[in-house]
Amino acid sequence: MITVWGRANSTNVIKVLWLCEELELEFARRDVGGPFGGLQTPEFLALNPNGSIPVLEDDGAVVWESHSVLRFLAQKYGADSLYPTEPGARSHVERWLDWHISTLAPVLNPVFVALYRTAPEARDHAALKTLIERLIAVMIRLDTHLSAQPFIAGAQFSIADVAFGNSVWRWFAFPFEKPQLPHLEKWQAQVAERPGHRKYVTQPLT
Ligand SMILES: N[C@@H](CCC(=O)N[C@@H](CS)C(=O)NCC(=O)O)C(=O)O
Repeated sequence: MITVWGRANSTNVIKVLWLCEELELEFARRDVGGPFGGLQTPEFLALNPNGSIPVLEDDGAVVWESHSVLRFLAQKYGADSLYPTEPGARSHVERWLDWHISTLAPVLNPVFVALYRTAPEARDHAALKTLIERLIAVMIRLDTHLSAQPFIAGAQFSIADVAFGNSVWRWFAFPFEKPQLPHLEKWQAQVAERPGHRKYVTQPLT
């Protein structure tokens, strides 16, 4: 039995839910985090000492860190194309999973928090402007990358695309002026056709 711990509007939980749909896995989901709380209980901290979501439980295995969960599920249940075993092809998936965590999330998440989790009167507009400029520079880099190939890690849809789905969705939903990023738009239009994207990613930002 698979259990996914985490509220369904968390960007990191959404990755896991979408992959479960890709893999046609049955699972139970436990609402914790955000308004549901529950991340600092002894029960939850025993699963993930970081007190963060998502956490996956599967037949005695406990996995946290969203991209580790993606790798685990893809290795256990996935088709080779979602997480290639050939080292060269796999390295493309790995570097973009890492790039998301190291480069994109640190510039995208603060913009999201400033716009959706901070009262307008409490916003630091100068800081937000700088954050948006940094985010735009990173998104332009991603768009340039996608000018050469249809998917994040190459010619095939993979768990790297799953990792980026909600971040790119948020980017296009953000209410500020953005540069045209045609390759990223094309990528989003392609992945948005997938049932897991429709079911879990396509939701208003809250
Ligand atoms: N790098 C971690 C980040 C985990 C994280 O920060 N999760 C957020 C939700 S997206 C969280 O636990 N927030 C606290 C809450 O929801 O109350 C991962 O990718 O899983």
